[in-house]
Amino acid sequence: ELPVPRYQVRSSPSSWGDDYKTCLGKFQSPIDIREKDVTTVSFTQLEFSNVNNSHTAYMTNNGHTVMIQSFDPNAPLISGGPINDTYVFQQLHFHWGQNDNLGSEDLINNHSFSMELHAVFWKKDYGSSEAALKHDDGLTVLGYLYQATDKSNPVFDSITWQIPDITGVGSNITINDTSVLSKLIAPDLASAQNYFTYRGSLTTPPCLEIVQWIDFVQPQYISHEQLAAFRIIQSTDGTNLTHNFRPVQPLDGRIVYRNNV
Ligand code: GRE
Ligand code: ZN
Repeated sequence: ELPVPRYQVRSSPSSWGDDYKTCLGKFQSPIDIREKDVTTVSFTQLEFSNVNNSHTAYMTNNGHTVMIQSFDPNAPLISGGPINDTYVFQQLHFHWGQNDNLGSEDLINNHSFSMELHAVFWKKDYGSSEAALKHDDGLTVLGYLYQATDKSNPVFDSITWQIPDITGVGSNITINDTSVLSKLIAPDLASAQNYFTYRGSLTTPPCLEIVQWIDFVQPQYISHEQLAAFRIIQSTDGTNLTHNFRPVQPLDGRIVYRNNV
């Protein structure tokens, strides 16, 4: 299990550094990606495998986000692009805001999107997700930005109607759509090679600086109503989890790359 984030007043992102010195480090996420400052590079093809198999997926309220997991031995895998090895899917989760004008963690040209999906993968050579946390190339996270619109996204049909069943912290359900993982992790292969990539961290304590971020340029969409469903879950302090994004962190000289497509 990865460490869990905290958003209560007593532990807002600005005080995470009191307990977790790594949160004050120089390779923190999220960041503002300024397109005029990115360096274009030709990476090899980013490859997905086991994505289109059917996967039984479970959805949990862990008190900090809505998390979707699969315990399938044939978990989705990624390789290629900016990563040299094979990484194994562990979980995906969402970050959102108090209203539709904010909620994403990474920004593009200082623009916030309404939601961000993080699909977390650990390096297979390290044997387990726990062991991978001890290595600076332990994780790769795919980031998808979502813009709120009037149109509902069918991908969320199997998700949002069941969020009322997981409002309590620790509750979980089985998702009644075995292709939900593939639809969320690889929504559109046509634009899967169009991404920004940079070295960063978990966006929650302990903010470990072990992540190769791959942020897709093409935003996805979600309706206002679908997004509102996420804001009803309870957080660990008993209040509604209305927002759970970390503000942007200094780039501190890091280079953000864009794949040349
Ligand atoms: C998070 O808690 O938000 C998180 C992880 C792992 C990787 C990235 C990330 O748990 O943002
Ligand atoms: Zn996240």
